[in-house]
Amino acid sequence: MSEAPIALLSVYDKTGLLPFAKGLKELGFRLLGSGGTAKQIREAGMEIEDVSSITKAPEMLGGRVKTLHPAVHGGILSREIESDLADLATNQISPITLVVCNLYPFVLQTQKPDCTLAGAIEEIDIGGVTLLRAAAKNHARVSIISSPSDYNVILQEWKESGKVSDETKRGLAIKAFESTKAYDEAIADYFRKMYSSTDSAADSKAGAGVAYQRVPLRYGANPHQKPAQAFVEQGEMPIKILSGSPGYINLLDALNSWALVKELAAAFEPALPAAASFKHVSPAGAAVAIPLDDREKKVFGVDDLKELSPLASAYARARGADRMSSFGDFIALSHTVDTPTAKIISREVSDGVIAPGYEPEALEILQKKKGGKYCVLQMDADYVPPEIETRQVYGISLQQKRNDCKIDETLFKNVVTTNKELTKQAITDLTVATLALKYTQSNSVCYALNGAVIGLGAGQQSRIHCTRLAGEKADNWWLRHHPRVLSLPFKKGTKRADKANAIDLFVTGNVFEADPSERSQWESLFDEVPAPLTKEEKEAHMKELTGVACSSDAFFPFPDNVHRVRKSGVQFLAAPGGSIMDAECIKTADNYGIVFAHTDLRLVSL
Ligand code: 93A
Repeated sequence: MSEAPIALLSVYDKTGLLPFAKGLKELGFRLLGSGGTAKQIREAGMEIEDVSSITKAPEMLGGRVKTLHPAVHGGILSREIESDLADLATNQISPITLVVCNLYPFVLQTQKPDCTLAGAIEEIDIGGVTLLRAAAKNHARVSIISSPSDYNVILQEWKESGKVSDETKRGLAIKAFESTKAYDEAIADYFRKMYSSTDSAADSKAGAGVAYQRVPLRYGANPHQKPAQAFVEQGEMPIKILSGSPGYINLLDALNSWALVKELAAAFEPALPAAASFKHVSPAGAAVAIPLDDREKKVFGVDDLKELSPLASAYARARGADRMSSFGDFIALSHTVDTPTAKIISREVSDGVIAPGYEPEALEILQKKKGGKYCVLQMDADYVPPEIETRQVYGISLQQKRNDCKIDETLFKNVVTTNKELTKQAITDLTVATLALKYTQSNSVCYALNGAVIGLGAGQQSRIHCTRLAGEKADNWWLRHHPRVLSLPFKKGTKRADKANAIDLFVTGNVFEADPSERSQWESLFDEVPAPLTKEEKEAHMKELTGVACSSDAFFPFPDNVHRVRKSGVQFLAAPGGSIMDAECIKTADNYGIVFAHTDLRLVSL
């Protein structure tokens, strides 16, 4: 066994190598190097042994095997324990103190325009990764230096204390593990792209029994953001593409809306079919299966359909929350899609649907939509996402535990107002509203009635703006139930989306203050031009909106929110406590006889 500490050097990037080797020599290290590394040091006039001098085996297979040998890895991995030391002695292996290694430039190679598959494969470093991992594993004894930027620190520490501190060794080990992780990610990414087609539907079906882990996406959030893909790092991709080709926003909506309906259905005993209509990563509507009365069928545009299954009722309600926002939605359904639900979807403008399964006739209807381009996704209902989620912003990885809190009736037990009468229906509505918030960009406030969202404010920086926005939506939703709206004399053949837009202009009154050209275009949709809804008509109708539930994703900072929700018929309120104005908010709720539950659960979602 050699007296001098041994440093093993094997680097592709030879930046700073010579001064570092010189420094190590001066500190009394015995140097060992792989082919090119040893050559460069030797040519600079320094003494260094080839790795083959300890392995007694030449580099082989054109360099594919250089350092992969027990003499190397025994020397790196041995601990200072009796049995390891005995093994070293028996096999005449010397312990290695310092490993200096950086890897073949796989990424650089694959970025070259003329890079071939064979060329990329040759740049997959095996021995170097093994050196890094072995030395990092044994960092209690060994220092693993994977970056030239650390050379000086190591020389300095050794000069001062004759060793590398434990703290430095730990930091070096993390760095080495991170570099092998990134390296393997790049390799997996390369092969994912290389070995899968660009046709996402074909991709998810292909694989000869091997589960595909990647869905190529048309582009990212915008058409100029290419390339784009979705993949899982572990296990199987839980989504199957049955038709169409999803984009980046489609998948964001699909995954978030699926999570919402899965949890929504399971929040009730027995489970209730649930539906969501998503746009840009927030729900436009969400609902559970509560049968529709005749007026609701008319308001939600399904009065001409003979049969409405529970799932169809849930989607009719979800879509009916805000028909304008739902234009071009991504739909999530908690249960196997049946024909009545597929029939509703088939005539709405929509981008895609995700569900755990499709009845054959329903699938046939959906696959015909948009000339076969409608995106139909099948979700593995048993899929459980990892507990920790990571995203990157501006190159920095942010990690957190997934928001896996359960939302059910137990959340609303702490009623803080004098009136404590939470009805069963109110609990259902608060559950729907609160679960919708869990998947809405914050700040968010949601009003719900009859098991459905009726007004949702998303992404506002101020809570009262959010409460107002959601309240205005709830008001408009209710005005769409006005008898004069239900009998608007639309010309025959007016499209569903045009009707939705025209009704919105009518109930908000915007069209009566609009530019004459917009107004005449609006008027052209009717057989007879409707007179505006008067202030009195609106007020009388709004008085009939009662029993509404409202939930907020964080506390109310001021009682203005409570005053506002009351104007939209809110009788039941849920929000976390914790504001210095809590007492004021409760007092305001008491003045109105509102039942207010403090949830102790903040649901900010970003
Ligand atoms: O082809 S390898 O995977 N086989 C090996 O056994 C091996 N050992 C070290 N590549 C291997 N290396 C890598 O060689 C190192 O990671 C380093 O990047 C490079 C240094 O080679 P050279 O010293 O010949 O310039």
